[in-house]
Amino acid sequence: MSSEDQRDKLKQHFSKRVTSQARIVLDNWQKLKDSDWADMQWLNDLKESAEKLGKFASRFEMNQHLLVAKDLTNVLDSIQSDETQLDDLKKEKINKAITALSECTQRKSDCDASAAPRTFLRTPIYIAINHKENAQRIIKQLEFFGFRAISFDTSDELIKAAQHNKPETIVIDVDFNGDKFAGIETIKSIQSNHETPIPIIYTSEDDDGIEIRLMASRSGGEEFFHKVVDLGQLIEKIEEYTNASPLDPYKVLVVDDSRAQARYIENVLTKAGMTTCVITDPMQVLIALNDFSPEIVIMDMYMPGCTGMELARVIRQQDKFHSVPIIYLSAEDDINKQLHAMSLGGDDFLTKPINPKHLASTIHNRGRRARSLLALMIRDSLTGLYNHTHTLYLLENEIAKAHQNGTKLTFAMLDIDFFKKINDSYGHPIGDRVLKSLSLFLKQRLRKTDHIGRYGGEEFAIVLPNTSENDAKIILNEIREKFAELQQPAGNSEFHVTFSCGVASGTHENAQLICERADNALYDAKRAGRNAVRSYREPSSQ
Ligand code: GH3
Ligand code: MG
Repeated sequence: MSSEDQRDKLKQHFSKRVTSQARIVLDNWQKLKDSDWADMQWLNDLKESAEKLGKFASRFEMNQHLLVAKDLTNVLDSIQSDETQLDDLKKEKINKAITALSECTQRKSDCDASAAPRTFLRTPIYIAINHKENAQRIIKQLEFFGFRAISFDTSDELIKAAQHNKPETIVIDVDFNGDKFAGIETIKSIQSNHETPIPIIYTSEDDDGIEIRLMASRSGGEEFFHKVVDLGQLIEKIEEYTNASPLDPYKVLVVDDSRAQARYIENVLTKAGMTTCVITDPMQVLIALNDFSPEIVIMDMYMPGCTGMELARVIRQQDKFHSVPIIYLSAEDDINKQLHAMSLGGDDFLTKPINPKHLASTIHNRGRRARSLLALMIRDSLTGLYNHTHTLYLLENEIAKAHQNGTKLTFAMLDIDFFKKINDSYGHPIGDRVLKSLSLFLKQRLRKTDHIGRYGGEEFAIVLPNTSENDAKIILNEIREKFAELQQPAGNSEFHVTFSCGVASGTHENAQLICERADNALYDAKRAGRNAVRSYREPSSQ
């Protein structure tokens, strides 16, 4: 690697620090705004984070960020502790700087290992609970999982806020801020202002009868918790609602020797929100399959050099593409020929000229079905993480990629400390809840490009592409510390859980060797007293 390349790489590496600091600034600004510019603590935090951003940006020569940080620090410096000084003009200046910052910080790829959890500007969750201490407890717990929650004291404030900024969900007491049904009435009024209902989680001190439950359900109530809110369950539900929204786009490979036809299909599918890769030379299909990893393949039946059926056979000969749906596209309307084509490994047949709506919906249905079948094969049912076999497959894949591209790769193994005791003391269902909470925690805090698997009972494995051993240790240590702070609810009491972790990196080794090394490192961490992250090279402390 030339020294210039090396310098570029270093710069790229350090720029991550600047962008993650920028996200902290954006988050603090959001919190200040949520407090209606009234909470001086957030103002202070914003100021401190902007100063730090300035320092990093100047050190790593990121001029755009530096300019914004200077602007922000200047306005914030001019505001002393007296909050009346935060007039509209200053707010406008702050907002302007924030807009500029958010523009130069937008995530181009999701490769930023050191980024804060993906919370930035996520729509908030509103908490309307009479018992203020409980509301704060819920907020704190939600923040651990990367959600932004805001508590309200009165129905009027809640209604106003929901109109201004539609929340992801509302957690509300049925009798919030009034008599028996006051909370439900408030929700009815909020829902009437929105076209699509907000999912509501109701809480109640008593085990209310069918009448209240019906009212709650009719007003958009998805859940009804009575007595103590089980925080674990609550977070699981919220995660469900928030995940329910955008799906990752389906990835479709289009193989057609006619450029015009291929472009037409590409256009229709892109408009329908899918990601496409087009090849017009059928001989490139294997390369495209490996590079693009499509979830569906659409191919023309007759192409120069080979037919779609022959190509499908070659694709099917490889285990890893065995279940990718293949859809033929052709002017062929002879049913016998179509059936023959399908018997050779195709899944569906679309006849040209094809109606765009029909094309998009066929691909969509195929994609959904392929994903759910694949999930059964590769995911663990309790946590939704990848299972053991698939994690190893992903590790092998990433080793090959890292080797080819000259990038770093780290593999980590995590094991919950004294998990048996947790099961023995609180019961198996609570143990399961701990497993789910760790899996959720990892998903929230790692990058989309990392692969998280459940390796065995209470053991997890993570493949971190483009990550050095040292960076992985920093990230995992941060996760370890935060996870240990998390309160694990068990009925009326709470407990804390820690994990130990071993990391190993390398791109010349095979998957098995890296696993063994990470496992060795994990047992070093266990022997050294648990609640620690160790890397393979570190000598055992004993
Ligand atoms: P260490 O700190 O040394 O890792 O101790 P530990 O207690 O965590 O480890 P040990 O291997 O002694 O016990 C693991 C326990 O995990 C035993 C098993 O019953 C429990 N377990 C495994 N899979 C599950 C599961 O899916 N759900 C629950 N609740 N428990 C599980
Ligand atoms: Mg254990």
